[in-house]
Amino acid sequence: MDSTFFMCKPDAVERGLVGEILSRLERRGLKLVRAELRQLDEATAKAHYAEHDGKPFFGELVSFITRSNVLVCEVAGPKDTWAVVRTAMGATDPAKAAPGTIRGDLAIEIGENLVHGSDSAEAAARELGLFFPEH
Ligand code: IDP
Ligand code: MG
Repeated sequence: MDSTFFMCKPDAVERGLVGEILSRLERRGLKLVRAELRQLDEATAKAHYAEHDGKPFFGELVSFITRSNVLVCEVAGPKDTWAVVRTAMGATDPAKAAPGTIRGDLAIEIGENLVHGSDSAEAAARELGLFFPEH
C-alpha cells in the first residue's frame, strides 16, 4: 500500500463534515491508517506551510489552520495515493472546484477550503514525518 498525508481543516471539523469527507475517501477504496484530532501550534503550522512563507495570505493561513482542531490522517491506497486524494479534493479555490469533488460540493471560499492533501510523493513522505514522527 502507498500512503499519503491528509487533513480535515478546522472548518471541516467545525461544520461537522469530517464523516462526510472521510466517507468519500473510504467509498473510493482508500483506507484510513491513522487519524487524530489535534489543535496545531504555530510552529507546526508554519513548518507544514513553509513553501507559502512570504505570500500575502500566509498569516491568514496560519491563523486559520491553528484556530481549532484539525483531523490529521494517514490514508493508503494501491498506488499514487497522493494524486487520487488530490483529485477527490478538487481545486484549491472551491469556487472553481468541479462538482463531485470535496471542495466543489462542500465549500466556496479559498480561505475555508476544508481539506489538505500532499501534492507529491515527496511531500507525502515529508508531511507524514512531520505529523506522525513516531511512525
Ligand atoms: P492546496 O491546499 O490545494 O495544496 P496551496 O496552493 O498549497 O493549495 O495553498 C495552501 C492553502 O493556503 C490552501 O489550501 C488555502 O487554505 C490557502 N490559500 C491558498 N491561496 C490562498 C489565497 O489566495 N487566500 C487565502 N488562502 C489561500
Ligand atoms: Mg498545497
